[in-house]
Amino acid sequence: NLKAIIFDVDGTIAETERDGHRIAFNRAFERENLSWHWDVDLYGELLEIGGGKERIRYYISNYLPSFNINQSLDEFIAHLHLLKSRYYRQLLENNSIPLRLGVKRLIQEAYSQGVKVAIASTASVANVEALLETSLGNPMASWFEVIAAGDMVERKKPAPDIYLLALEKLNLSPHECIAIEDTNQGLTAAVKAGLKTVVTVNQYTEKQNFDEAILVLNHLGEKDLPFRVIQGENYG
Ligand code: XBP
Repeated sequence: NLKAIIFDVDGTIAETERDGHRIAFNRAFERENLSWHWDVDLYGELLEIGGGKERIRYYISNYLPSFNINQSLDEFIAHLHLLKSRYYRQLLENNSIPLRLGVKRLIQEAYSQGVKVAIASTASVANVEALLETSLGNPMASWFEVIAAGDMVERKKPAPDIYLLALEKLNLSPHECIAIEDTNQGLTAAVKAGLKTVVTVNQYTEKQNFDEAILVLNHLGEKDLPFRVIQGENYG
């Protein structure tokens, strides 16, 4: 008997990465007079690393071996990420990123049937809340009983920690919930937390391995645009 649906955010609720986070990172780099530019392909590679701050750190150490600054690297990254988050939220406010197909319907159906909705995201809490508010509006944005995100846990996805935190805050056990994800790292995190997981793939993730998912779909579907099953109907 299903008591809660735990949603991943970026890529699952909305296609925020390519035209949202990526653009905001590039604006922050420009603003800081850095000659860095993350194009669509490079960003696809960098998405292997969850978390905006972690992604910048990874880029510096793997792509810019001779990069040097005369301030602490942690502070530099934190500053750049703060700037990026401001640009991201501006983008959402000026030009909100639409929800993926079926997401709003599913949230409404869950809510009306007393199934709780929650979030487990690697992105920072402020960025998650901004997305929910601009894409869902209120009161729907406030229906999320639990938002587990960003630095609330030490180890980000693919570690299970953020899902374990969401479960703890929901006060539910994994077999009472289901997770919805779009990446292999997210799927691994959810499965390690004991959750059955549905995957909705997107441009960046369609070739990844989703063997551990109970179901892989192209999206969650709408009446006139039904989803396509990509893998399994292993509902268990
Ligand atoms: C997606 C992420 C995030 C975003 C950037 O998380 O990995 O890092 O790309 O957001 P999820 P921040 O799919 O778990 O929602 O800059 O706020 O980290």
